[in-house]
Amino acid sequence: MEINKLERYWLIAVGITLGAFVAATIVAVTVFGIRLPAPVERIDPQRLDQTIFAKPGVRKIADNRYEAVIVAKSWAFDAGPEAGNPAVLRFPRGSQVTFYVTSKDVMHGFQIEKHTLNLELVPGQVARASANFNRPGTYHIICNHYCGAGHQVMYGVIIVE
Ligand SMILES: [Cu+2]
Repeated sequence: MEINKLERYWLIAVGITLGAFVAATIVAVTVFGIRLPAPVERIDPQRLDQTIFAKPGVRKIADNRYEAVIVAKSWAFDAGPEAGNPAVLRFPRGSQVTFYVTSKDVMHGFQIEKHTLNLELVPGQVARASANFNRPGTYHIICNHYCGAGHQVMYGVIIVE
């Protein structure tokens, strides 16, 4: 079968592009350790008071290991009364933090600035992901999913000391 010269070039270009995408995915998984967050469990967003989200907050579970339970709602990240509003979470340098996050109302985003952690918060689903904070600094938690009139004021702060 004869393939037109231009058509062959396009096939090669598409093949190279696809190969680059596959290579980028493999590098992301193996070199940078990027994982797609999977839903941990399903819960009733109307009954968060009967789940771990009844008392949002940060708990120390071991040396340099923390658990942060956070409820996203229009338009704040609720990490408990100690964290305040907007929530400010403080961790010592070198901490590994496992986030458990869900949404109480509509879809929200949970992206940590300068990190690879980026969760989509769907009401009724628990999102879990861990992040290491090795460099001191201030990292904003950003809602990157348009969620209504107060979307632009929906944020939190992580301070690594
Ligand atoms: Cu939002």
